[in-house]
Amino acid sequence: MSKQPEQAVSTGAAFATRAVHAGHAPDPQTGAHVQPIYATSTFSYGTAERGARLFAGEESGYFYSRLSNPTVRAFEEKVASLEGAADAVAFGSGMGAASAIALTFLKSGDEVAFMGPLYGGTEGLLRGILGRFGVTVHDAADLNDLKRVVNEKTRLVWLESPTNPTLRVVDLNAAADIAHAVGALVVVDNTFSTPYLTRPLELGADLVMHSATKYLSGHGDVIAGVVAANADLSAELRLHGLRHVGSVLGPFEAHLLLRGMKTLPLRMEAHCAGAHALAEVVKDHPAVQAIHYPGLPQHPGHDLAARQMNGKFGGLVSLDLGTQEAAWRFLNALKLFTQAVSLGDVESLSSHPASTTHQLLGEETLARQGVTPGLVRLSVGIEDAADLIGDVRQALEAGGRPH
Ligand code: 4LM
Repeated sequence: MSKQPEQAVSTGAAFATRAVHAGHAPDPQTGAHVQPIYATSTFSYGTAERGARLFAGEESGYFYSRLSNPTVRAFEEKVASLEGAADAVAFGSGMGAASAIALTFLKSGDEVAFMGPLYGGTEGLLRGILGRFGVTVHDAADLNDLKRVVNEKTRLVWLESPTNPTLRVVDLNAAADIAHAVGALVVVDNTFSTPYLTRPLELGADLVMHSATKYLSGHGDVIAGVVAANADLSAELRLHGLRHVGSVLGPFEAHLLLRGMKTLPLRMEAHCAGAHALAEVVKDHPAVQAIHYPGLPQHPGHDLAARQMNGKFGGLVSLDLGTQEAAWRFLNALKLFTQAVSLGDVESLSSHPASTTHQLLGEETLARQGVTPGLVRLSVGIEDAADLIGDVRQALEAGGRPH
């Protein structure tokens, strides 16, 4: 799909410059400074001959918004620029992106390996649906286990880092080497890190996906997904995963994403600083049995995260308060952290993964993956850190006392 207006920014520009400018330039016809919202399902191709050429892929241009739309295209180009990818394909949700990857690149007899936990919906797709189509799925405990389960039938190795919700840091470079040794493609769900912290393609990944609902949008007002990859994989994904499956992003959502992504570096700095400050303060609280934050030196993935996440550690902090009762009392006592699933919003959010986002995995899998009944996930927003720390402190005090 060709970009109509000339690019506003060179690939050599710094990340913050590309976050603002990549994907769109003033509209050549009107001079509109912001990428217009092209609210149109279809595009006139003028002549039958041109229509045939467009459908045959002999000429590039817009002809139907399920395949491409200028507002959506600007979002795709911005993501591709930030991930250092040749191209990107937008989807109607993160799960739309994940299922498009599965439907595009897997066939019966193939195998998939992943290092859990992954987001509960992704594990639901891999464990619950792919088996029905003759795909075998392996859940690897660590890199050694990954090496053990991959074989010549492994087509995809699916990774998240840090993991949702346990914030385990996965060595993407090492995992990619293991996958590539058997000819598998590496999918990295980069939702938690964002390209501001980690660019998985530079570490060997083949496909980088996002729930763009989260940090890319940043404002909790859109559901969206995207996959960045090289030109060939993107073209395959666009043809099969988008055109023939149809989880399409709308132009209004693309507009919100374009607006949100301009401030991605600023927001990520604030999320990381707030989460780090919170983790430092609450780590020694007597009600906290375990804390998962890669920024703390005692976190097993701290050194790796320092290398792999651009010296920052993300905006999520998970606390283990021992029991579901203590976790729920704590959540019910929070005032600033809204109790809601999702993450990466400028507003702080809190959740209990074992009974919400990850519930369908079942007790045995949750226990094995460390998604304990006492675990709470905090998505630290960009509010004043002292206010957030105060809120968590008072909820920890209240959480200690059943009422
Ligand atoms: C949540 N997460 O955790 P859509 N990949 C990751 C995710 O965290 C999510 C998705 C994909 C949560 C939603 C309720 C790492 C979602 C799926 O929700 O389909 O955009 O993304 O709270």
